[in-house]
Amino acid sequence: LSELSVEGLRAYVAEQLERSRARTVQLTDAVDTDDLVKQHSKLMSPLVWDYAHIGNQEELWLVRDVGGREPLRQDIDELYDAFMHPRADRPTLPLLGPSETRAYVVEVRDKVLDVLDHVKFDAGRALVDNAFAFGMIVQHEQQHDETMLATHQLRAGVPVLDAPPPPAGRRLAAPEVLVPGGVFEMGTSVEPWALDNERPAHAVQVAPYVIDTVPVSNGDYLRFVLGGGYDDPQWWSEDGWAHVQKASLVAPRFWELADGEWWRLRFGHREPLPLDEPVMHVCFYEAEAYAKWAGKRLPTEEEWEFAARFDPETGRTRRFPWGDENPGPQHANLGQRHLRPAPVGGYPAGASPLGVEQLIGDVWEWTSSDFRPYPGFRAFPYDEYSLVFFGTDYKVLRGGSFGTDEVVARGTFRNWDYPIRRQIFAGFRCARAPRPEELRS
Ligand code: AVJ
Ligand code: FE
Repeated sequence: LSELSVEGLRAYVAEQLERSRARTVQLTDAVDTDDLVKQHSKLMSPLVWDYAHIGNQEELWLVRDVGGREPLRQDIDELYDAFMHPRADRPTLPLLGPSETRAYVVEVRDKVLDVLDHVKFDAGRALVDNAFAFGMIVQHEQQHDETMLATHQLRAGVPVLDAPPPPAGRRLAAPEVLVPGGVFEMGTSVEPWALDNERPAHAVQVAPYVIDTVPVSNGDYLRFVLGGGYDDPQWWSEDGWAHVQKASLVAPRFWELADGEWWRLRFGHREPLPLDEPVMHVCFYEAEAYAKWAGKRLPTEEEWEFAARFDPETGRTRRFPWGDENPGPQHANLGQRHLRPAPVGGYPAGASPLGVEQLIGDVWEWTSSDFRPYPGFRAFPYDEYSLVFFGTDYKVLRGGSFGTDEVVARGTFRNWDYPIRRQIFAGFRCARAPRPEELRS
C-alpha cells in the first residue's frame, strides 16, 4: 500500500469501497422488506439499521471529516449512533425505511468518490496518510457485513444465501504443535490500515507451550456434550457454570438432537452435524469448559499471535501465517466465499512456519485474554472504536471467520465480545503446558 502511487492508492481505495458495497447490497437485497426492518434476535439490529449506519459512518468520516463537506443528513446522526441506542431498542426508532436507506447510502457514496478524487494523502495528516480513514470505513462496512451475516443465520425461513462448499479436510500428521516460545514482536506499527488497538508493535516474551494444530471440531466437541460436560461443574469456571445453568445451555447454538441424530441449522438449511468441521457458535465459557475437560486450556492472545506470525528460522514476525502476501483463496476461508468453515486440514497452504493451521478464517478463535490496550496504545481516531471497551468485560477473539473479509482479517486484528455471546462465528483451539519430556526432545 505504501508503495503505491497516489493514483494507484485512489484506485485501490475505490476497489475496496466497491467490494464492500457489493457485499452489503447482496446481504440486504437477499431478503424482502419485512425481513429488512424486523428484528430477528434481540442481540441484533434490524438489517436496515446496519445498512444506514454503514452510510452514516461513511458520511461522518469521509464526507464531513476528510472531505470537509457539508453534512447530508445531520438529523439522523443520533439514530445511527451505536452508543445512543442499544440493539434491542433499535426496531422502535423512527429509522429510514429500506428505499430511503438505499438512496441515502448511494448519495453518501457519490460524495465520497468525489472526495477521493480530490484528497491529498498528506503524510502529515494521520487521518488520510495511506488513505487510513478510507481503510477504516471499508473495514467498518465489512465488519457490519459480517454482523449482518450473523443476523442472516438467526433469521427464520427458507435459505436465501448460497455459496460453493469449502475445500475438503485432510488427515493431520500431528494433532498438536510444540511451540518453543521466545521473544517476538506482537502487534504492528507499520500496517497502514491496522486499527488503533493493534498498535504499536512491542516485544513480548512467550514461554514454551503446546497448541492444537487446528480448531476443535464438532466431532471433538460432541464427545464433551455426550460425556455430560454440560452437567458437570468441575469443567466450568464459576461464572461459566452460573451462565450455563441460567441460560440452560446443553450444546452449541444451532445444534439440534432429533431421533437420536445430531443436526445443525445453517442459513436456513438443516443438515447432519458435520463432525470434521470446526465447532462454531460456542461462547467463551463453553470453550473454556471444553478445554478443561480435554486436560488443556485456551491459548492467550500472545500465544495465538506467536503461533500465527513467528518465523523461527528468521526470528521475524510475519504478516500472516503463510508469509507476507495478502490472503488468497488457497490460504484461508474468508469473505463469505463459502458459507461455513472448512473441515479441519482444509488449508495446508495456510499453515504457519511452526505448522499450525486454519488460524486465519474459518472460525474466530476465543482466547483466554481480556481485551486490553497494548503498551503505548493511543486511541485513534475515536475513543469509541476500542478505548471504551478495554477492561475485563470482553474476551479477545483472533483470526477471523469464513464471514470476515480479507481487508479485516490481518494477523494482528483483534476482535472482542462478551464471554456469553454465541451468535458470532466463533470456535476455538486449545493449548497446554509442555510435558517435561516434550521439552527435552
Ligand atoms: C470489533 C466487531 C467488536 O461490531 O461491535 C463496528 C466493530 N465498531 N462498528 C463491533 C465495530 C464499530 C466491532 N467489533
Ligand atoms: Fe459500527
